[in-house]
Amino acid sequence: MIKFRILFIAILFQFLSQHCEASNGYELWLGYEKMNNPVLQVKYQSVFKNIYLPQNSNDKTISIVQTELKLASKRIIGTTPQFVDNEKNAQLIFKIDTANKNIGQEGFEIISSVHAGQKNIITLSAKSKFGLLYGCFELIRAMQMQKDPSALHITSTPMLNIRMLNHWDNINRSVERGYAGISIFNWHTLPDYKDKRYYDYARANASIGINATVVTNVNANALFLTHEYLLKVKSLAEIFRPYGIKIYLTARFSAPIEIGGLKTADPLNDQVKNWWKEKANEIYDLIPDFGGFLVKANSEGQPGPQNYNRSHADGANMIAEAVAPHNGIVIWRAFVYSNEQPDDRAKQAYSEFTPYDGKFNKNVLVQIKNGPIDFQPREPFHPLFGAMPKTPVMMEFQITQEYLGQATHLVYEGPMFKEILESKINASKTVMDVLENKENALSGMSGVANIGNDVNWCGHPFAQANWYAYGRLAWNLHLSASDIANEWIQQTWSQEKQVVDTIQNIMMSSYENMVKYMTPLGLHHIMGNGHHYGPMPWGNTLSRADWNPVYYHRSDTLGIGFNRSASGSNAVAQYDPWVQKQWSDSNSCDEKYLLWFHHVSWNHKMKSGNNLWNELCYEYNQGVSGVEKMNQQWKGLQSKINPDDFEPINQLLAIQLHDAIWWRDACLLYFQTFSKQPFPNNYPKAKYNLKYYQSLNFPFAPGNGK
Ligand code: BDP
Repeated sequence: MIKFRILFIAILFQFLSQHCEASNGYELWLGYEKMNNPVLQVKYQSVFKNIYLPQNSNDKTISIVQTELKLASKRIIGTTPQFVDNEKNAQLIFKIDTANKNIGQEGFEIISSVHAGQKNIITLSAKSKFGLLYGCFELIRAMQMQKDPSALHITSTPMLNIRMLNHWDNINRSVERGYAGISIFNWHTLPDYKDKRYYDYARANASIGINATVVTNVNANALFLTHEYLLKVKSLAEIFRPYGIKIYLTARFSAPIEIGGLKTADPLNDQVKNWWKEKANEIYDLIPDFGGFLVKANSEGQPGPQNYNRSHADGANMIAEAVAPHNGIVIWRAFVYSNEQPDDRAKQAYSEFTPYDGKFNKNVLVQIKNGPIDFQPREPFHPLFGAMPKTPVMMEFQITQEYLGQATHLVYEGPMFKEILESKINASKTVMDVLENKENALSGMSGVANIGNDVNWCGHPFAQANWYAYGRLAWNLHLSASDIANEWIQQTWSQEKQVVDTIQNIMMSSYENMVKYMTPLGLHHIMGNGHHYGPMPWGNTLSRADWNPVYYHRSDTLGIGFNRSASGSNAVAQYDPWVQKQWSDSNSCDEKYLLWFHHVSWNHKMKSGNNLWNELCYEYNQGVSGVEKMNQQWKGLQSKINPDDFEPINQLLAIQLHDAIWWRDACLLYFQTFSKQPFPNNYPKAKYNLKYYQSLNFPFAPGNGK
């Protein structure tokens, strides 16, 4: 009997050791798994034997570097390094070198050299302590990516200065468009309770180079600017500072009225100007490195300068003047549209902002969403990129998957970010070039965070990859989506080739699959009203025309699509003529944007030879097949992944497949009422009729509350 037991335990042990260890996801990509390459392990052990750090025992950033090196060494290569006070005795040397011409202020250089006695020495130099911190994480990443320490030569400087997360978090901890629990920022227990999570959040951000965070919703609450709340913000700022992260707040334009007791918030009124100046002084007294304000004004009902017949420039400059003496900045959002204007919503930001190019103060950046509507599965790049050459502009991506299946669907956003960044705004420049803004110190990218207090931070275990990819790209716009996926997988899941390749494959196909089962061929904004989950192309009940799906797809018996060509809204004219040429003719337009720019007949001939209706059916079905494949690929990893990690994703992928079929069937049954054409031969038959899909209702869908 005992023998059997021992045998059983031995088999169980063997079985468990074949799986990666279970993780609840809290450690993100920083779990630092043991290295499984004995040769490299020995090499790294010798490098991590004696480490020299700049001698300033009180500096918090240097002590973070030290803690990180200890942890990585212990977990990855199983040794504990000595920290020595003479660089001559060290094999790993961190040093500040302000004269290093190869790097910028936040950059670092890692150089490996072989010294007498065949000793491998690694020198990591930076101009600032934050450069050392970023370099430290890069070195640890190199270990996990199994790079040979004797061949390391990495020179790296971030391409953008402001690499920012935007939290749409409210004072009551609800998160607008958040799908991973409630806000991590607990305003009730701040400033005194310093949750460990704040430190872990800062550490994760630093590991990917994020250096700025806006902790409050763009639909702003003026209470955050009261002294009581500023003390809470100060407490967070102190935690984030050693990690190189500056804190920003959203500014409610009407705050002078709401909390200042003034009768107006008119940006040209002296009392108002003075109120903002005093508020800025108060903030900087508490938080000397406060980053500045992010402002959503005159958009979706938010107050702004236009309430007083003033311009965006008047509003932005007034606040910019208040923070300028403290080196603060104002980030003014270009996401504006108003129902009163009968014109195409896609055109409004461009029309409102281009007249003010060159009229903003020097410390103002205009933040532009990636596309002209609103974080749709696929949009062409926003026409404002390149259209305001005298104004520093910033990219706004949405990491949280408001329109992308939320935290239920596995969608890796790397390819989407890259598609936009690499888009050409004219014959010679890309969106990336515009962002990089070499002539000006102000450049940046912001990502609407997908972070909440779920144990694994992001809801879907794969949504962490979107936070990771966003940060890595904000640092280096040239990284490829597949390389970033590869890094993330190796740090999060496994280093075993079959696992890495399969997961990478799933991730890399996921974006295109999602576009196909939701909004193929340039369709957009046809998701459920309000909560934006699931299909509702028939939606037509909201008070504003441009909140309703029918506004966007414009299906009728003649065809489908929004005519934004010269014969329609002519939104295409907002692009450079070089770009216009590619999109303005429905016969030559890139088909991924066809229905974005054109209303075409159901019989329109596509490049494949199909008519549009059949092509639409084909695309939707391809999206479904893609998700079927993702399911199969994941199931193929069952023996390699710990059941506790395997099963949740298995279940989520099953929901994703169900939803992809739902999207396909609901949309096509609805569009068929206009096309009046049969489904192609052998096409899968919908399980339910259109009425059924139209009856579905989701009053408690997440992320929609205030
Ligand atoms: C939309 C969201 C809304 C945000 C708005 C914004 O649905 O909740 O407030 O964007 O960016 O995507 O201001």
